[in-house]
Amino acid sequence: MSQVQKPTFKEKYDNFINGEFVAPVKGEYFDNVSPVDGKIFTKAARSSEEDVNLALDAAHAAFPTWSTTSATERSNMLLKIAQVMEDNFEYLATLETIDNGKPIREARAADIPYCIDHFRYFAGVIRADEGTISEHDKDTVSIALHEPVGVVGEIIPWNFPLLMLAWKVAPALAAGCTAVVKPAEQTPTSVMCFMELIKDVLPKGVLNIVTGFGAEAGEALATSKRVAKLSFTGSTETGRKVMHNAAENIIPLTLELGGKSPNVFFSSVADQDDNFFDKAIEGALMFALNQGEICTSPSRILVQEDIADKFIEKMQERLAAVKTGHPLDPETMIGSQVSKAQFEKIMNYIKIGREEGAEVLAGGEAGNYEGEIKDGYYIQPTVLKGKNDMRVFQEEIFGPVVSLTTFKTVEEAIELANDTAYGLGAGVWSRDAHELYQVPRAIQAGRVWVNQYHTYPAHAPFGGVKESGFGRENHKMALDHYRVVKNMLISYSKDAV
Ligand code: TXE
Repeated sequence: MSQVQKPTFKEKYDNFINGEFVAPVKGEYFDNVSPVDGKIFTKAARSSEEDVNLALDAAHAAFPTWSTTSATERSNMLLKIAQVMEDNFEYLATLETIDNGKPIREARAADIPYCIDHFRYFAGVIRADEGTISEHDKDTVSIALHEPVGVVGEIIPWNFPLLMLAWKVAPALAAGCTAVVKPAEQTPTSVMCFMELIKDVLPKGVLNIVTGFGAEAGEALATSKRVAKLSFTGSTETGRKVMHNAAENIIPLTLELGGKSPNVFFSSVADQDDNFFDKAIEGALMFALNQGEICTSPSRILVQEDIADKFIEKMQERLAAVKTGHPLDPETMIGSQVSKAQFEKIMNYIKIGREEGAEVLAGGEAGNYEGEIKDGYYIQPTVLKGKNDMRVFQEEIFGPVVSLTTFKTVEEAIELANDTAYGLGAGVWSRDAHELYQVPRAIQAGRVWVNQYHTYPAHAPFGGVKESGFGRENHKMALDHYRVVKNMLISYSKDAV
C-alpha cells in the first residue's frame, strides 16, 4: 500500500468573514477529529450569534456592488475558483479524505471533479442567461428581469463538505447573491483550507464562512431576520426546524433532506449473455459508495423473485472483492464513517435489523482493523434481507447497509418502491422498454437513475419530493432559487386612458 501523504494542518482554523480569517468573538474552538484514525487533527472556530452577525454585516455590505457586477465578471471569478481547485486537486482530495473518512479514490473521482465542474457550469450558465420580454398590446411591453434575492444563508452537511459548498455557493454567487455558509461541525477543515486557497479571488464579504455547531451557529443563521433565503442540506428532523424558521421570517427555502432510495432490479437484467448482469450488480453495490453516507444512497434493493438467488450470490461474490480499509490508500473502496456517533447509529441499526428478524447476507460487523486506523469508525458493507415494513427498510441508516427484499410483479415493485416517507433517489434496472419508462415514471422520487446510479452531472436537476424536501440543485434552474422576478410593465402610449 502506498498511502497518500497527509498535509500539515494549523493548530486551529478561524472563520472567514469580509475577506479575512477572523477569530471567533468568544475565542472558543472545538476539536476536529479525523475519522481515519479517530484522532484530533486540528480545531475550528466555535461560532456564536455574534460571529454569524459579523458575517451577515459583511455579506450585506458586499451585496449592492456584487449584485450589480456584470455577469461576465462574476462568471470569470467562478472560473478562477474552479482553476484554483484544479491546481490544488490532490491537496483538496486529501483534505476531504482526512476530514470525512471517504476513500481518496472517491474524492479524486467524484468530490473534487464535480466541484470544479459545478463552478464552471454556473460560470457558463450565467452568461447564457436571459430574461423575457413580451408585448401585451401595441403600446404595452412586459419585461421579466431576474434579480438576486439578497444575502443567503447556506447550511451544509458533512458527507460531501466541498461539493455541498459548491452546489450552494456556485449558483448563489452566479445569481448575484452574497452568502454566509455554515459547514457541518464534523467536517469544518477542508472548507476552511479551501477558503485559504481562494481568499483573494472574490471581493470582500461576498462569501463568508462561519464554523460551529448546529444549535449555535446554525440556528443563529437559520433564524436571522437579515437572511433573504435559506438553503439547507441535512437531516429531515433539522430540515423541519429550518422550515419553521423560514416560515417565521417568510423567506424562500430549499431543503435537501434524507432518503431511503429503492434500487429496483427486474428479471431481464440476468437474461442476457452479455455483461449487463455484472453492470447491474455494480449498481446494487452502490449502496456502499461513500460508506453509504449519501442522501440518495440506494439503501433498499428490490429484486424480482425469480432471479433473487443468483442475484444475491453474485452480489456476495462481488462484495467479497471490495477493498475496505485505510482511506488514504488509493485502492481502498470503502473508508471510515464520518464520526463515532454515526458509527454507533449504524451499528445499532444492524442490531435492530437482526432483532427484527432480517437475515444478514454479508457483513454485519465493524471493521476491526489494526495499526494506524484501529480507532477509526469502520463498518463492513452489510446486506440485510427482510421485509419492507421493517425499520431497517423505512428509516435512514446512512451507512454501508442495504436492505434487500423481493417482488413478483411490476405493480408490486412500484408499490414497494413508493412505500416510504422519502422521495429523493431511485434506480431501475431492466432490459424491457416498458419497465424502463413506466416504472421510473411511477416512482415518487426527484431523481430516478435508469440502468445506472450515483452520477451527478452539474446540468441535471437534483432534489426531492415527500419528506426528502423540495427545490432543485444543479442545472440552471437552481439559479431561480436565488433570484426573484422583477416585472416592468411599460406603457408607450401617448393617450390618456
Ligand atoms: O444532521 P443535521 P446530522 C441525515 C443522516 C444522518 C442524520 C443526522 O441520516 O445520520 O441526518 O446527521 C446543521 N439550525 N443526514 O445530525 O443535524 C448542522 O450543524 C440550523 C442526511 O449531522 O441535519 C449541519 O451543518 N442548522 C444528509 C447541518 O445542519 C442546524 C446529510 C446538518 O446537520 C441545526 C447529513 C439547527 N437547529 C445528515 N441543527 C443529506 N441529506 O445528505 C443542526 N444544524
